[in-house]
Amino acid sequence: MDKQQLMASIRSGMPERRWQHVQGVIDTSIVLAERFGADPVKAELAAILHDLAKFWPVERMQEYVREEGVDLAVLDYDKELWHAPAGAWAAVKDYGIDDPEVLDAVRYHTSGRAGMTLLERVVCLADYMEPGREFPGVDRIRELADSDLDAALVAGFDSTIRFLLEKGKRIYPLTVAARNDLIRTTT
Ligand code: DGI
Ligand code: FE
Ligand code: FE
Ligand code: FE
Repeated sequence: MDKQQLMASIRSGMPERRWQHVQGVIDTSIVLAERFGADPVKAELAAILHDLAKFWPVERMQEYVREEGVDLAVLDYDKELWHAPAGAWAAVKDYGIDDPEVLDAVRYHTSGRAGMTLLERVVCLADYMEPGREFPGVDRIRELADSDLDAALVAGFDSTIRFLLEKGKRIYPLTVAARNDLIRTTT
């Protein structure tokens, strides 16, 4: 399957509005990769794939998370988290993607984790700040991203954690670990 076929297949599995978000993440991932020295080809591929499972029925997401078996604990947290590991496994199983760096960038694009690779940070940040995103604090994230990848990503995780606290939701430990780790490495 070439890139155009992959994009057409993923596009067909989501509403048009979400595909516009994916296109924003693709463009922003390439810009950030070039700015911070990640591989833009891998960044683009991870961005194409990142939300492929976003509109799956929850049962299918759970099935893919279980089948891959990397981290079953995620199923104890918000179902919004599941499309990331489910998408990583679908990339392998349904699309034959075998680049572990690209797969991890998909797998951790929502939660983050301690020790995020440059590629993981680029895709995760692009997901927060692509041009179509609008939420309180997004302009500050974009400003920080001009010069400081990690500080921008911390601001992104902070906004997510704040949102989860306000909603009274559980916080997945990898997100806390990701934030703490990025602060430790920036100070
Ligand atoms: O798929 P997208 O909408 O593009 O964005 P995403 O993959 O970053 O998903 C973010 C959603 O996940 C957001 O609505 C918050 C929700 N979420 C729920 N629990 C957690 C969480 N996000 C993180 N990072 N950590 C959590 O514990
Ligand atoms: Fe996502
Ligand atoms: Fe995200
Ligand atoms: Fe996304």
